[in-house]
Amino acid sequence: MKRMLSGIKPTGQLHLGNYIGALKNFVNYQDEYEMFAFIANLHCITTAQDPNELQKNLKDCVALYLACGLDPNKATIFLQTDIKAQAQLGYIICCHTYMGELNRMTQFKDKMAKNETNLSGGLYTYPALMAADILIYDPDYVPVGDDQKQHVELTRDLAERFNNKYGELFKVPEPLISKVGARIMSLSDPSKKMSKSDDNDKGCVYLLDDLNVAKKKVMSAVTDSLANVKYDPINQPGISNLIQIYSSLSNNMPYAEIEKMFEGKGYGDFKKAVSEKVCETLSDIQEKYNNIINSDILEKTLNDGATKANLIAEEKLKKVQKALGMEIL
Ligand code: AQP
Repeated sequence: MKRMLSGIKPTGQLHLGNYIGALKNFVNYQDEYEMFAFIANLHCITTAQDPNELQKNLKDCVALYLACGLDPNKATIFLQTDIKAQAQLGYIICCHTYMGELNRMTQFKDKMAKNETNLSGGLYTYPALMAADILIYDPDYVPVGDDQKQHVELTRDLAERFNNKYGELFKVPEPLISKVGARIMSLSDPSKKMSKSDDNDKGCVYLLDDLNVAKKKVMSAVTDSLANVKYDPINQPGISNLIQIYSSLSNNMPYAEIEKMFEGKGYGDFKKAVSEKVCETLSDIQEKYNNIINSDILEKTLNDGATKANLIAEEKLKKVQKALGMEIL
């Protein structure tokens, strides 16, 4: 069975973009692949977090993994900080990552371009830690949204660099980007991706949003004046984003079929249909979440996941340290 690994950083409440671009795919893949899904609680402190909020977001994130359908009997679900070897390998990989490579990473570059102050060293070096998160488990595939492709490409370069210098240490993983929903955009500004850290939460449907709030967000999504339900991301980015969401929540219904269904109908009708799909999805997730959040399944899931992940990670770290001459034999 081929192995797959991915993670989400709980910098806020998980949203529809995380669900469509990542979680929904993890769930589909868990039958076909040996799935490793972690909660990136080291990556989330690269930007300032309120400790109480972070703790709530972490717990919600694990509960949402399960509520969205990840099955702890199939997937290995764990917390990044429970696997100390990941951070240790992260440091080793960071020492092999060029500053030029880190300078090119868009997340850091974007923040620099906006003249944001007090950017942390962690934010600058996190792509090296992300490479370690991945390479330590030798996955074949890394399913990510469009925005994370650059990081997987850096991970591949780093794996090859290590393999060339020290002998075969890492499998070179492939990014797996889904055709539908790889980049869900903000409902209030379809030029920006839907993001946890967006200041304007009208553009972001959170998985735990009250259904009336979620409906209102979809009904007020920014569209255009062309009055034509058509997938045309250049000229109709808002409507195209809603088509993407509708398609993804309807078993990837082809865009042409959606266009046909809503031919001659107004945007109000289309938005209502999208909001119904969104609310159906959220309602199902929230019902499961409510049953899980206060049960002991969260602790058991993380303990079991950490035990399994640690075995693999520690063995790999040892192999790397030995190859680099860092251990006294
Ligand atoms: N809008 C999106 N559309 C499709 N996929 C998305 N993902 C995130 N946003 C979208 C995918 O979700 C996975 C987990 O991402 P993450 O939370 O670890 O990091 P992120 O991409 O930085 O997410 P956010 O919401 O934008 O967080 P902040 O605001 O903190 O930076 C990844 O596979 C990602 O591609």
